[in-house]
Amino acid sequence: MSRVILVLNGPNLNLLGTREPEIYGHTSLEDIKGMTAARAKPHSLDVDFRQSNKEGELVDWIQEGRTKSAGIIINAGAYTHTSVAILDALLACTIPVVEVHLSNLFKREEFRHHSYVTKASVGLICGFGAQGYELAVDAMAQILKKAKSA
Ligand code: CA2
Repeated sequence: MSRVILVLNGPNLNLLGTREPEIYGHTSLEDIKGMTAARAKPHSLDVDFRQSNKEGELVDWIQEGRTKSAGIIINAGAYTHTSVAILDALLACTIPVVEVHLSNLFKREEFRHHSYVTKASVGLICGFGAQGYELAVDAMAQILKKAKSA
């Protein structure tokens, strides 16, 4: 079985740490990549960390992850609230999906309160900034451990 967690990041998340620190914090996406890899290591998991501004590319990567990864952690950015294509790709996966967001969606504008991704996810972590990715790795490790022993 694969020990790789695919961590996908959607549009504009490449800008992290450069603007809007009051909402998204000061940590760059490159820093978050390092944090997730470090958190995965003691669980004997590896991280394949990617970012794209293109919906179709994210769909392609989810399809690739279906067969090559143990699980998917996804922050789909603004596509969270709009993309039936990403939802359909995630629903086609039999591997677990954990949704993560830096900001607390429910404290923000009404249009951010709905997530298509949630419908395909085991659970959602939001509002803890960059630390949310570490929490998502821990959650994924637990899910995979449970599935192995079941
Ligand atoms: O809180 C999150 O993680 C979001 O997924 C971030 C998305 C937003 O559309 C979602 O509603 C919630 C936006 C990412 C944009 O990130 C930027 C970072 C720095 C500067 C500008 C944008």
